Amino acid sequence: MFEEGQYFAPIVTKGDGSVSVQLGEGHPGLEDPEYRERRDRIATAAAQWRPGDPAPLIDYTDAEHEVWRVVCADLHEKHREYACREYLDGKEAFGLAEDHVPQLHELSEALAPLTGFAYQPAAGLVPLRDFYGALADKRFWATQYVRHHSVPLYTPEPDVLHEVVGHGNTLADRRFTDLYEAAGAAARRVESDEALEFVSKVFWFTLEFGVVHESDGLKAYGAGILSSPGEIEEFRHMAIRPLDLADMGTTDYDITHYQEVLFAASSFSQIQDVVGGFWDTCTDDSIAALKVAA
Ligand code: NLE
Ligand code: FE2
Repeated sequence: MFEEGQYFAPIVTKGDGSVSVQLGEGHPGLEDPEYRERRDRIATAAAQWRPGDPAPLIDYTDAEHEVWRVVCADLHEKHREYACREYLDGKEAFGLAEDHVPQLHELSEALAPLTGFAYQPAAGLVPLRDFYGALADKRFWATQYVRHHSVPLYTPEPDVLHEVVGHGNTLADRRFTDLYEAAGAAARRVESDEALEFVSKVFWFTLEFGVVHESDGLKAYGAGILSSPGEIEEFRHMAIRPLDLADMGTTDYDITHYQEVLFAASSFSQIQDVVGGFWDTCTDDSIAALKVAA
């Protein structure tokens, strides 16, 4: 996903409707003209997309397909070892190709009978309220570019691998999509920016970076861990706190490296009860009360 407050490269829309992606200092693709041209082309296609259209077809290059293969091959065994059961069920149902970058529009067609979710292309920053609000309509804003080939194991930027391998496998399972939809409804219900920020932090520490205890150890269910072959090997060594709404909603995080603080649920049903229940019912007032308690 691509949301406010997270790492994102700003975009500039030119007079002819084309988009230029402003990669920042230190970005691995900054000195790679070919990569920058790809980023601009893919962002331009998203900027020209209109609601109701299928996501644009991207002519992925051999080099981009190769990055997809490298990451999927690396994650293949790691998911078996470190991903939670519900994610593995979604992955099996979704049946994602591991040998080429899939097109978002095909994935939306595959998700339709499973959960009804569909992808829509993001050129760049999607404001928080739009990003989450769309989830209430089973719409998931997603980027389509591929991370730079020099950093296959981890990128702070949400790329198509994150959107599809991380989120897509969860968008294929109703136990997850109920949570996404509840987060979307919460984002539409709350009025203040403070309450929206709290909702988004709970999202960050759960659907993006959540972990859950299973009988054979701690497993990941957050898309940000599940799309990173590097971070997925490290999350068990981070500071693991118990699932706590007030703590999650008020803890700051740094998006540019592996998450050092993670919140562990005792079971998937605790996530459904506590986090899903929170998003189902939260209001500006109930969130203000949680912040006082934090
Ligand atoms: N760090 C993740 C990855 O490398 O796939 C992306 C996280 C986006 C929030
Ligand atoms: Fe994400």
